[in-house]
Amino acid sequence: MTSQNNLTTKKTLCLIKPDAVSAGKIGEILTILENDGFHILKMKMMKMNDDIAQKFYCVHKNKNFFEGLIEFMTSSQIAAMVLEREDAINRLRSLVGNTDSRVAAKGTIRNLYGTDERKNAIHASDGSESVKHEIKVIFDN
Ligand code: FUP
Repeated sequence: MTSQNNLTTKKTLCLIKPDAVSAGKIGEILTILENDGFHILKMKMMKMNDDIAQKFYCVHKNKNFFEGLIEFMTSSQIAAMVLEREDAINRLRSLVGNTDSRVAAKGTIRNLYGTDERKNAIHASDGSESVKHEIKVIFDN
């Protein structure tokens, strides 16, 4: 494995979404992540504007849920972070659970703190290309 691959395997991008921030769940979610061995490399509170949200979710721009997603993600503050851990991308995806919180496995973050397929508490990058794109959009501004 090259050092490039090794780096992308170890880092991922995570957002605690407006619903979970408004509900006061940042601390509980960070505890789950830290207890699982994730280190927080970068972290900030921010309110996404339309431009940032559309760039962040550009792969979904033709989906029927895009407008609702952008409206939700720009509705109030989020907590954004870069996390590090062995096998970070896959591990965070499994802690997060299914997109639809109503069917997310018991004990996953979306099961614990999400409501449905839009208000689902947390975002986790789905691959190394997404990690690069998402860190750039969120932290290079
Ligand atoms: P995930 O990787 O689980 O976050 O899910 P997707 O990449 O498929 O979708 C990204 C985001 O779009 C979801 F987190 C929430 C939103 N979404 C909806 O609002 N409605 C849907 O039917 C599907 C996704």
